[in-house]
Amino acid sequence: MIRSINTLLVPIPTIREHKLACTVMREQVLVLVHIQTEDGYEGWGEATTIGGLSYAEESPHSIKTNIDTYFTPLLLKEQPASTAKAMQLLSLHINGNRFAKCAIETALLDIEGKRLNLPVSELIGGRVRDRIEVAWTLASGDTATDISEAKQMVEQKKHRIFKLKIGSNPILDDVAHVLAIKKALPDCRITVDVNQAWTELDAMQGIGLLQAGGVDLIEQPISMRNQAGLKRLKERFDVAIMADEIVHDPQNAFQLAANHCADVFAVKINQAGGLKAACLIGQMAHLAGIELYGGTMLEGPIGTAASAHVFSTYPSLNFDTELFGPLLLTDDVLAQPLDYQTFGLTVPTGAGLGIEVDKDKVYHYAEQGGVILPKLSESKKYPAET
Ligand code: MUC
Ligand code: MG
Repeated sequence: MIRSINTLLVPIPTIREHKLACTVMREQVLVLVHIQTEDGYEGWGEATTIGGLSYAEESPHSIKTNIDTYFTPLLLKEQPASTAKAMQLLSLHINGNRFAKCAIETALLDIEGKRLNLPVSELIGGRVRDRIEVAWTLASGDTATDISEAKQMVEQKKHRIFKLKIGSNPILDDVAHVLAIKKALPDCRITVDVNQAWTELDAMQGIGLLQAGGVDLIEQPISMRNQAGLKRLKERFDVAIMADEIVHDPQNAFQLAANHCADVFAVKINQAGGLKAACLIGQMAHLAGIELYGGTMLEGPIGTAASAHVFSTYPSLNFDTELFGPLLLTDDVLAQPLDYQTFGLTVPTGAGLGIEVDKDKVYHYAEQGGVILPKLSESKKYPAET
């Protein structure tokens, strides 16, 4: 039985400004969900957005409000007996709100894994890999800063795949920026994410130049509303075209896969509406011959661990992942940070998500964000901590 569901807004500053075509981030607001059961289990989930409402149609505040107002009363009243039943209940009664659904499912799977003494990856299909390679996103807004940041990452064996955020400058300036970085890092995989900023005509010019310069992957060059245009670009160019914002839920991923609108899908657990939905998208893409890339909504460590469990189950992950979210933050909310080493991340092996949340840290940042909530340990419904 579910005893309580608490949500917290936890803002953590980023290590530098992170510039995308749609926003500039100076902090990331983690929406943390903490669920406790009557028999003493607790689970954590997380949802994040990028720049409030600039990236998608949910914001940290809408996620928290909708969970508190609609999800929690429904789950407490109906007391679904399993995560699968809880998600079925939510899909019957709550439209949309995929990010909120993802946070709830993550916390429930964390509990289910702890109860069964199994990692979440084993509950959602079974892992086929224990380590995943992690790309880093260069988005300082300055070419020289990006090059020195990347060189440092390579030297420290942290990352050797780099994604560049472009789309906010004139096309030729952006192309010059990318090609300067490609030239400075000839042995690294260089990809670009336009975050929908180009028109289809812009894209024809930009992708042509980037392809000629040896760029390896072009992510969401045009509006997510222009599905036919994405397919035209995919067919026109040899360089791999990746669908990101346009990949929503399994239903829409099915249409995209059936129509072969992209060479690669970036899958994000929040965008998908949860972990099992993200697994389903991965399986569908694989069956349709579309390559997979493990995407991030710049989640903190809880959402990143959940994503790693999902991507560990993918039959193939040829374009690797970008699960670097926790490394972009100035602080962690785990007792033991995730294990990033030699260009990759080890998928946690413990029960549930396989992580331990540092509640003091969570409350420290939640309070700095002006959120007044009872401390979990003081909450009336919280069982005495041992
Ligand atoms: C996106 O569009 O891929 C991923 C990395 C990053 O810097 O932003 C995200 C969102
Ligand atoms: Mg993207």
